[in-house]
Amino acid sequence: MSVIIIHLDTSDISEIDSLPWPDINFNQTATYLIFIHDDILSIEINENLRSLIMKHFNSKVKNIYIFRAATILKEKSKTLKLGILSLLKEAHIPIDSLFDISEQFIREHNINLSTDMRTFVKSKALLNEFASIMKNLSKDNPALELFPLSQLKQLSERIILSPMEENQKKQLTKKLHEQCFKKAHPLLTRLAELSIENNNDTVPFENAVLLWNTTLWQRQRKEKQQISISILQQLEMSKECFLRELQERSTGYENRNNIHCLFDDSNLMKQALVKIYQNSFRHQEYIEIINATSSVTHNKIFQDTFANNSEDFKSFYTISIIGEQSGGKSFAMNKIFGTKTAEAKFKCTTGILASRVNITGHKKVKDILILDTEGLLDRTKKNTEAQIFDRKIVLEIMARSHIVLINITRNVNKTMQQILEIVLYGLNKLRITNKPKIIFLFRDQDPRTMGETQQLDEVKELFNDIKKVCEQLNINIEKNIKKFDVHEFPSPFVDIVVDEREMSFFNHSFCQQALSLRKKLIDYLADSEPFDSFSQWIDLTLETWKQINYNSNLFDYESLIHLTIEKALETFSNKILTEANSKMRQIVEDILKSDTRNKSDYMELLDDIKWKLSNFKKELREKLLLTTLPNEKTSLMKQYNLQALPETLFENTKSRLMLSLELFQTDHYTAAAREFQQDEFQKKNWPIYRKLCLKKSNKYKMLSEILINSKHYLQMQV
Ligand SMILES: Nc1nc2c(ncn2[C@@H]2O[C@H](COP(=O)(O)OP(=O)(O)OP(=O)(O)O)[C@@H](O)[C@H]2O)c(=O)[nH]1
Ligand SMILES: [Mg+2]
Repeated sequence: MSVIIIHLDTSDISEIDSLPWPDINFNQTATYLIFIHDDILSIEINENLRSLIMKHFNSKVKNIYIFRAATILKEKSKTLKLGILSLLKEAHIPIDSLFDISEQFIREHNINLSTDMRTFVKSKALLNEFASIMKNLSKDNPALELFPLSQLKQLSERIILSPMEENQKKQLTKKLHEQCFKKAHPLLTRLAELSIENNNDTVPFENAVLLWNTTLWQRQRKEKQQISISILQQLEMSKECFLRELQERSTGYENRNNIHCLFDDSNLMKQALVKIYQNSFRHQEYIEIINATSSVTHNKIFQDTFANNSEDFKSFYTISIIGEQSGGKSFAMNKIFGTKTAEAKFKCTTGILASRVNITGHKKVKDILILDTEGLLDRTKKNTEAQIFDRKIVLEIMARSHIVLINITRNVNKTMQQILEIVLYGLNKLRITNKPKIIFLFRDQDPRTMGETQQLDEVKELFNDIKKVCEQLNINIEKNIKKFDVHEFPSPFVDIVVDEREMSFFNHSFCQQALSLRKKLIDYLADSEPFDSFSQWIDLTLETWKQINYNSNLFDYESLIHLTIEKALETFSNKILTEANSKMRQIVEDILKSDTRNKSDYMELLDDIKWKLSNFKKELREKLLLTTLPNEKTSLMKQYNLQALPETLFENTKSRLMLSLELFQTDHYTAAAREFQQDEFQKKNWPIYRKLCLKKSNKYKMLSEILINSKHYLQMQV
């Protein structure tokens, strides 16, 4: 049985009817869990929302469950947990795994974690797009004609589907592999051949891009129409696009009988790739080790290229650079180390690119691997998507480098602090013990103020703040950060007016700073332990990337302060609930112990218990809502020096408290009722037992009476 999880957020609730419900093909046998991500009380869900949602479901779908997402996913309360667990039991899912939903678990149990209602529906549209692209392959999308496998893979990774449709997607992909692409596009084949013959692949790649663009241009002229290739696709037609396609072709595919097959030219493509990777490292060119659009990695091809091979370089160090988009990261690394990654005014580097740099003239440091990364804070991506991506990339870099350079164009901002906090939390959770040195590169500094302590003070303050938050969560930042330092750069360009014409020159003082940083970095590396072999390093690096992608939930928090407050609120509510629980127990015990117990009718006593419990709950509820909770909120804001408290955290605590009080009341009442029933049972049976002892002749009759009564008792219990 499959479980399909649908997420609805606030905007969905207010316009629930306008969602594209008719577009969903409901899977009748699936269990649907609908998580409401919203500040809404359970009562409201039951009273309004449930019926609003249910009316859209096909009446044949039987298993639909609606929950408040935050309460369920973060709830520690046993009762709630048991509720959802028993539900999942019905769906044949091992229960203890729910709160630790891992990639493997999701796959094994067919859980579809569609991100929200719109994505869920959009995914179906994407599937149709996927199918139609395959039907009209290469007709109106030139990029698809040249890079069919990698383009389709990218598209298919964006599609999140229910298990049934997932199967359909798999079938489509297999069909595609079998029928359409036995042979690669001639240009790709020629490029592979040239790369094998050639010892420097820059030229063939440049020619390939040129040739392809010319073909497109000619075709456009011939057909006298706009080619539907977006500027983005043209820009993306870089060396990486070709290499991704070569990777897909060399890996092969799974056919409809689940047998692994190779393309006719898989071998050629693999040979070309091996040669290209080897050449790239020989000529300080980069290779893309992580393609940011996909969590799928190609370990095997790197192993084939480097393991047990003279090209596998031993004893090397890693320096990485991260920072905001278009902040001059690639530019700086190219100038400092002579790497050759592309620089541009617009968003340029994607994923993680590695270049091997040979250092001559140093006794110990001979090889450095430079990792250039895709810029952070991408404004073209959706907020949360960009946020998660930034944290993933930084975590990967922190886990695998000796030195991490953080490029700063203006000043160290709050966002960078939040990224570092969450990354430290992630490193801790994934038990990664790498300990890089961090150097902040301050760019475009005014030469008159350079060398003053202002920037260093700024960074010290940042780490003090991070340390404070981390300590609250028992995270020791010294475990993952060795030291930190700053290095300042003036602008690399000087504008000079010559004969009334403005000319731009390369700034000498920038070069001096670049050289001094290079020396500083190499000296620092000489004091560290190098990595043993590139093939081992790349294997572990790709493995870490997989781990990070499997554990994306680590990045659900915007910053650590959210996590700290969540913990503080949990301790606070636990205290209140423990007190409330013992008070309710007291109320029941007082009535049970009282003299009236044996004299009064137990129904009356039960009513009394019900009334007293309900009164207590009502008073506590009011007190919580009017004073205790608002006071706690103010005190937390004061303690953590916050302008506002994350509203959802607070609302979650509120509803958790209310729900638990409700459950306590029911539990205590039921326990009391059970005790009375036991009393009644004994009252009825005691005389029978007495009689039995006196009159042996009636023994059998009496025994059967006891049995009948016991049966009644058991029924009452049920
Ligand atoms: N003002 C100024 N511009 C610079 C500096 N360094 C590089 N640039 C220019 O800034 C632009 C972006 O440079 P890149 O090196 O591509 O920036 P990046 O950070 O690698 O960009 P992404 O890879 O897209 O994140 C280029 O046009 C560079 O010429 C600098 O120190 N100051
Ligand atoms: Mg760049």
